[in-house]
Amino acid sequence: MPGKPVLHYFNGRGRMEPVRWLLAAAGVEFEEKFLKTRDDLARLRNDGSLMFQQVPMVEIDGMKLVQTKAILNYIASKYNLYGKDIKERALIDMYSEGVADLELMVLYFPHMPPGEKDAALATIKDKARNRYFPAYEKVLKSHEQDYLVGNRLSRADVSLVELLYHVEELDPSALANFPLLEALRTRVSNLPTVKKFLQPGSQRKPFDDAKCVESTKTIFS
Ligand SMILES: N[C@@H](CCC(=O)N[C@@H](CS)C(=O)NCC(=O)O)C(=O)O
Repeated sequence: MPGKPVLHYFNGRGRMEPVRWLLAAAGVEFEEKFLKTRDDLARLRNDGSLMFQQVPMVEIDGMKLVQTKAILNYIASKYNLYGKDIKERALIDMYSEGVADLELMVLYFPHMPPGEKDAALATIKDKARNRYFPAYEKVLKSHEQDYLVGNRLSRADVSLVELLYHVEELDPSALANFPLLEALRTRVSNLPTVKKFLQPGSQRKPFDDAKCVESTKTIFS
């Protein structure tokens, strides 16, 4: 039996958090090896583990996968979170990419220079409330189903729900006018695997704090 996937990244959300969410939603246990120093990153680079010298990297099924999207696509395919045909897959990709665009802004937010934070926060709030959330609310309204695509859980739902939680941390009333998004979040959060991940003590990471931001500077600069 293959071992658990091993996630190589720093001990923070960054680009790995969507991978953690997806594995957790799929009910897959995983291990994490945290980079703490520049030497930790150099070791992975020097032993040829990082195709583009970058993390995230996930050891899974005998592969060392890099590129976040490739990692997510593999997990989604393996655990049937990627639709039943190419049309569903196209929608799942489209919805997931929209989420990723906003999620990247949110995940980078704590790492931004203090002087740029106010403007970044205003952009996040505006894009969440006026561009992305209305678009997903409209999808859910259009078919009145429980999930975004094909009436069953896909990676698009998982990443959207992750995004909803993260945006709300920055903008507590962001979801006020989006009842179907709120209902989706409740539904997904009540799935046993996700419920477990949302409990304190899980491998879900908190908002990257000042210590985490400093540590990434040490590792990557
Ligand atoms: N397209 C890549 C980008 C990965 C990336 O930028 N990783 C950063 C850490 S979050 C990194 O390794 N930076 C060091 C470098 O680029 O040399 C992905 O999505 O995985």
